[in-house]
Amino acid sequence: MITLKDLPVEEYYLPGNAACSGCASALSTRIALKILGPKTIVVIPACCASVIQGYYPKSPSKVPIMNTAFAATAATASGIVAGLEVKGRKGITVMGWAGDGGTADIGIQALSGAAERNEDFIYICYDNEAYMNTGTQSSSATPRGAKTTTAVMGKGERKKDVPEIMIAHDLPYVATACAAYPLDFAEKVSKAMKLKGLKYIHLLSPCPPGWRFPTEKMVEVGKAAVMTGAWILYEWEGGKYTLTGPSKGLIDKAKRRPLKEYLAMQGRFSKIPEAEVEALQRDVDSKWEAMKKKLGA
Ligand SMILES: Cc1ncc(C[n+]2csc(CCOP(=O)(O)OP(=O)(O)O)c2C)c(N)n1
Ligand code: SF4
Ligand SMILES: [Mg+2]
Repeated sequence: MITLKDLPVEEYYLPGNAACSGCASALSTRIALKILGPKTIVVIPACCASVIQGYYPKSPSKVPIMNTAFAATAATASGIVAGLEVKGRKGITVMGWAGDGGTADIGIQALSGAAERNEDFIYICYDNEAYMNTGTQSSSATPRGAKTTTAVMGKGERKKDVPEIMIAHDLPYVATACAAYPLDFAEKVSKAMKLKGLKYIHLLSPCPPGWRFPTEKMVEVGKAAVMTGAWILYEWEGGKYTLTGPSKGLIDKAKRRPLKEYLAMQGRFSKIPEAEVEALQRDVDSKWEAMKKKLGA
């Protein structure tokens, strides 16, 4: 198990970058690169992360980054892996780092193709649950009830379950994570790094301006997502699901905090009708019932 002391002191993603204060994506990139180290090539499509590291001629990244088109993360990563193989370059990890829009929506075709071919790279979707870089439009990963600039009364549709879609591709490794639990995330990145083939990690990334909460509350909001059961931390490997971190203790509904506590922390759920809060709570409960069956619990 990775502890704080195990995290390398060396930084590969420097401060003073263009991220908003309290940005979960920037913090998590820093953690992922600490684990992956200098022999890493990152692929980033159009998204907040491309802005954070892309202010030419400077960059916070000490490792090479290939900025690519919005839809093309998995295709570009596949090409880099093939190029490294042709050149006989070994021991280099390729990591795709894409937003939810670039993963659940426009990038899903390239990702599904790369998954079918079981390409040898790590794909991390940092999920801030909307198109933040362009002004908080809804994506298919935006949860039901959240207000965005394209759903001013709150989104009507449910969140697309991308980790389950990736599990259906029978990959070597699929996991969920949350930026508020960096060591749990680090553990998963470390595990993914040692496996061959396509490894997929779906990272919930609270976003202060997009979710409308104060910047210093990022970790608190992320923890509330997990402790209310709205976001389940798990791994899937060899057909088997395993809960990780605090989610291990939340199978029993009585142990989970009420969802309304999580919703109340965020302006995107403001003035949400009571009946809708109850419907969202039922969504969470049924997701846990489904998880119980998957766990055989
Ligand atoms: C083909 C194409 N359509 C639209 C855009 C404009 N665009 C750039 S970033 C972005 C939103 C990205 O959302 P997401 O992937 O969730 O990342 P986030 O900005 O939330 O970090 C959009 C729509 C683009 N660059 N290319
Ligand atoms: S809008 Fe959100 S995801 Fe984008 S840089 Fe700011 S905090 Fe990070
Ligand atoms: Mg997004």
